[in-house]
Amino acid sequence: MGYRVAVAGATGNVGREMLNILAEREFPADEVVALASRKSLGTEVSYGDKTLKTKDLDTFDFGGTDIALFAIGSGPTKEYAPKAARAGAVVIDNSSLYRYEPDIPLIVPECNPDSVEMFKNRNIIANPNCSTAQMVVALKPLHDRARIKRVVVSTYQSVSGAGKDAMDELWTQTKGLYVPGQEVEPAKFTKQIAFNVIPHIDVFMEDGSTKEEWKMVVETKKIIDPKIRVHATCVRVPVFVGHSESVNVEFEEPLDEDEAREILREAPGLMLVDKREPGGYVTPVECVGEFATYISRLRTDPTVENGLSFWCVSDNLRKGAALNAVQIAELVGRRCLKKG
Ligand code: 11C
Repeated sequence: MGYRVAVAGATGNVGREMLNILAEREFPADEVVALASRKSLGTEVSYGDKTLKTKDLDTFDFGGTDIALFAIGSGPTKEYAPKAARAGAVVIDNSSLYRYEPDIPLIVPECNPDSVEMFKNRNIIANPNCSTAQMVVALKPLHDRARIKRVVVSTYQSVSGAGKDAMDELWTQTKGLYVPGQEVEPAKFTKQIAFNVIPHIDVFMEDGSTKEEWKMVVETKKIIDPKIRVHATCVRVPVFVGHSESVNVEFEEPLDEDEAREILREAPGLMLVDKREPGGYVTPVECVGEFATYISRLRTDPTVENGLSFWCVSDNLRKGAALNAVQIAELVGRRCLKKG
């Protein structure tokens, strides 16, 4: 017997990818229910070669649901996730609502699978922010070998992280720049995103950092090791899908670039593409629809003791959100529910 799975937020960027990935990875589901808010009710979404009609999240009875994948943002999650968890579904939540609560596990299966058992506290598991997820997959195997002291990361984040309206804004604003009278003013973004970059994602914090930057600090500590110090600058770029990161790492112990290369080549979830020639690296358009996180431009940083730098690219809607959530579902199924 397989699982009964519900996907809440099935018409959004991440919800649609959750359905695609459940089908692509042949998740052992007997039934998959697509849930949406009342305004998207009846919208049809794809699940493999099937089409599902969305049902009303507000009235849905989660009784009998084994796993509920949530991609509806923190506000509605606060209302519906406890309801689903109380009804017995294991909630895997993509919002930031529960990530920082000490009794809720924040899981990247390649990094901290053993923490998943903690879901029993509240029947809820948190999925990390997309920019954190791809970075920690690369950091974890390096940390296991040489203990990371400090990370300095700059991100180049695609507009799909900000939702479908943000993608539309990039598209219409780019077209509008060529057509007099059809210019599109910034709405989802604070400034023009077409042919521009914006060093601001999420709200500002008191110390001058943004919440997106804060998330990378706090989530890396929770997932890998609280001793790791992280300094992040998060930037929005005019790319539709795929987040890129320039990552600089300082280790406690010596780790030469050849050994780091071997470690990353072997590590789960990663693909090393690093040819040191024109085009011998991965860019965001090449990672769209892929499961892997790609590492390129690995090199020694000679300005610090035990320093390395690399370039890291992944599909933010997949490893950064839907894929990681489905991997958590697979993990929880394998270890704790044992159906399918
Ligand atoms: C972005 N990283 O690219 C954000 C989207 O905390 O789950 C995901 C926000 C989050 O805008």
